Amino acid sequence: MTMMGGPAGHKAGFIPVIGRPNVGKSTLINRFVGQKVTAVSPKPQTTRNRIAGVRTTETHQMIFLDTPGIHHAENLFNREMVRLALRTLEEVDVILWMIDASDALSDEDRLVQGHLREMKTPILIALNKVDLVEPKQHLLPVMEECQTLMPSSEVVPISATEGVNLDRLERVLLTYLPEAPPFFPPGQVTDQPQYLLVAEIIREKVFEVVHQEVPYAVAVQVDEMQERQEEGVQRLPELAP
Ligand SMILES: Nc1nc2c(ncn2[C@@H]2O[C@H](COP(=O)(O)OP(=O)(O)OP(=O)(O)O)[C@@H](O)[C@H]2O)c(=O)[nH]1
Ligand SMILES: [Mg+2]
Repeated sequence: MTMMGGPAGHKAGFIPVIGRPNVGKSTLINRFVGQKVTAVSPKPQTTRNRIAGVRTTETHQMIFLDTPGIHHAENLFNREMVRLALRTLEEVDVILWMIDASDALSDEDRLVQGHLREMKTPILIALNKVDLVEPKQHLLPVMEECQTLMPSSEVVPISATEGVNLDRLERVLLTYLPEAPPFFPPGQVTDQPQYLLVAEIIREKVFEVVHQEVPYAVAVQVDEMQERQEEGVQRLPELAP
């Protein structure tokens, strides 16, 4: 039996991923998508635009919205970035809030909590970078602290880089999504046109190669793109599932 545009029981929805700079939002989204759609770097404030990363399976489609990290914004440009991150939270099914398990809860986390407190949307906390926490029992007080910060939210410890517990995170996220047909055709991994995807990958490489010299803001504009036929040339870097 089929519903309009999608199989019966199919779920789909939008999930903004928020948190302080450098917590691993873009890493997690690339991992879920299975392909690089948004730049990752050890420098805080890497993400500048709202980019959607689409994960499509047989049973559901999750549209993750990457956002600039929420932080204390002193200048106009940064204030605009924070506003962009917060605007994404309107009218979504669930908000995924990432907190760094390897670093004490910061003022920036409390700032995020201040913004979230007023929201009616369900919030799920992903406690990221658990691979850096040793011994593992040190995780417990951090989880409790998160729980105190957001009593009604479930807390899921994960590692985005190591792929730890992401299946559980996906299952919990799924419980919040409504039944709906897919929004994007299978194979479409982002809402960005290809030249912006290319610009994003070049931006990440600039961070990697000249991390000492480059100031925080790196903008890349693609003026010209040529399709080449050789095997592998057009392929975007794939990540392990
Ligand atoms: N050890 C470890 N490092 C991680 C993990 N997740 C992300 N990182 C690293 O943390 C750094 C920041 O990751 P990003 O994904 O760029 O973080 P972000 O939250 O998107 O940062 P902004 O866009 O600046 O807000 C990168 O060097 C990642 O490799 C994790 O689970 N474990
Ligand atoms: Mg980012």
